[in-house]
Amino acid sequence: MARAFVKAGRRSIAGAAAGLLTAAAAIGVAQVVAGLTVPASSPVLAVGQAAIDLTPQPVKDFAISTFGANDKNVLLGGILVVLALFAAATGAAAVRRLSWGLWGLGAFASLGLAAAATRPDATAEWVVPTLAGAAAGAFAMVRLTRAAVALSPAARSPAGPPESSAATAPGELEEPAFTYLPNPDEPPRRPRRPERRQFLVASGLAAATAAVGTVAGRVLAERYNVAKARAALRFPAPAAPAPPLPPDVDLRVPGLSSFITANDGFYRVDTALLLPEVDPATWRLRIHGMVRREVVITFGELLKRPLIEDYVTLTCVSDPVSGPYVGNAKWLGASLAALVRSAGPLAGADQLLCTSVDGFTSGTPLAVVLDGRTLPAEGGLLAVAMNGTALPVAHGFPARMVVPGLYGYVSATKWVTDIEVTTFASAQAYWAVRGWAQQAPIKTESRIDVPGSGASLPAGRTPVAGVAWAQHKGIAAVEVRVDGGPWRHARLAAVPGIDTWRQWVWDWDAAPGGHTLEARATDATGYTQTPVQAPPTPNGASGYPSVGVTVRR
Ligand SMILES: Nc1nc2c(c(=O)[nH]1)N[C@H]1C(S)=C(S)[C@@H](COP(=O)(O)O)O[C@H]1N2
Ligand SMILES: [Mo]
Repeated sequence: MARAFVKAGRRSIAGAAAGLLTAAAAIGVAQVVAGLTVPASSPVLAVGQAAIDLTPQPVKDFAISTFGANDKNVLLGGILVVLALFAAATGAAAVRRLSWGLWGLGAFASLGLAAAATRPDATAEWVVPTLAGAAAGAFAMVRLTRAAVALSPAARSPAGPPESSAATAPGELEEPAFTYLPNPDEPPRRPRRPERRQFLVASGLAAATAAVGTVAGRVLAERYNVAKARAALRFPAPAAPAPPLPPDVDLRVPGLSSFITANDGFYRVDTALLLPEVDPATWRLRIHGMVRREVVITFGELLKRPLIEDYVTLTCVSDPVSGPYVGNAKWLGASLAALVRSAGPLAGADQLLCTSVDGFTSGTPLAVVLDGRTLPAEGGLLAVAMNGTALPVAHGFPARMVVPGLYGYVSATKWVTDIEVTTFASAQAYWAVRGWAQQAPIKTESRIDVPGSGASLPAGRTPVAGVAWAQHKGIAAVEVRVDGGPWRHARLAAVPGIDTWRQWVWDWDAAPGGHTLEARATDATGYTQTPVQAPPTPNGASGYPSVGVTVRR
């Protein structure tokens, strides 16, 4: 009995190792094939992407608030951990009965296939990497399982028949059919232990396949890089250049967010595990649906339209009060209103359902886009450049939407290729389906950047500074209070228009002790931001930003 357990334990460990190596080799092969065909069709990415789309909102909120910009790496890490556990269990099962292991492998491959085949942008070839990986996995599993079984004490026993099944607990340790039975005529081979070598060689091959496959897959996937096409782009001078920046848009308070957010410091929020690499040479935008005539334009045609340049602050609906998901850039793009008008929207339409190349959708109120107002960028841009360079790939290269005054999820589709003119009643966009509001204008908000939360400051005069935003309206005032005392007016920086955030600063005579600073903004319509605290779901966070500090004597 005890021997049986030891044997079972050893065999399980060898089996689990074989299972892990099997999975690693299968994934390595799948990665290479994905690299050779469609990188996004890798089963690991497809499962991750499906998990992102299927994750319940509370889990997603938790992940974003806990892991922030790292949430995608945490997700991929989690998937790999689950995969490893499953693979180890499958391998341990396979040394008992190979068919159990193959069923496990099949179950796993099915998951990959289902995920890859149901991606919104999937084509038939998306199943190929998973199938290739599964085939490699089956081969590796047979070889490794045999080698693992040969390692077990029963099989290595040089004399006599293998332990009779009477020595094992009932049903516990069936000898697999392919166990290498020792040949009684062979001399004992104890010292060289060829079974161990066989296992190590098979393991080494599997590990090498995994490593080479993963690296080669990555290198191959980079062939799809649009870096060259991006660097080669030249943009015509804007027909409507951005207004000149007043010199005092930046108050130059150390620690205060600069008026313009640099591209590489700009927050990034999207559902893409693998950034879409869209070649401007093949990019097309189709405008269709409730229109008089469908319009399809190429990137070259887009650049021939009169381009508008303007400053617009983007805000994510999932930005908590005092959060980081807001940034301001100078955008260059074609008028969205003019593009939509060129298709002739029909009466009754009220939504632009905008789809990206990877299947994400946003739903923008048609009225906001067509309400031209007086400023050229007011109705939104089909943007091609950000802060003077082509859009970074992470920010939607080669074209994205930017609509002032609407949270990103209802307006700012990156890698956009399709605009359907439709109604809110008949079509729901990505986040609306997942419980967020269908319409979501950006709430008037402020943020305290300086001093930082938990800061320790010397007593005396010190700046309290931050940014405030009410895109499409403009910021008219910001007030600050200390420990719930009277509100004091902050000094506002200049702004080039109403669609950007605005810096503010208030000079505080800080007395020793612990203090709480709060701020509130009033927009140009006279509305003052509400003290009522609301979480980001379903239509944006609200409440005063608050910072606790300690003032030293
Ligand atoms: N294709 C695509 N576009 C997208 C998203 C996305 O997930 N996929 N997220 C939207 C959201 S929620 C926001 S807040 C903005 C963020 O734009 P940024 O990453 O350039 O800051 O992009 C929007 N556009
Ligand atoms: Mo967002």
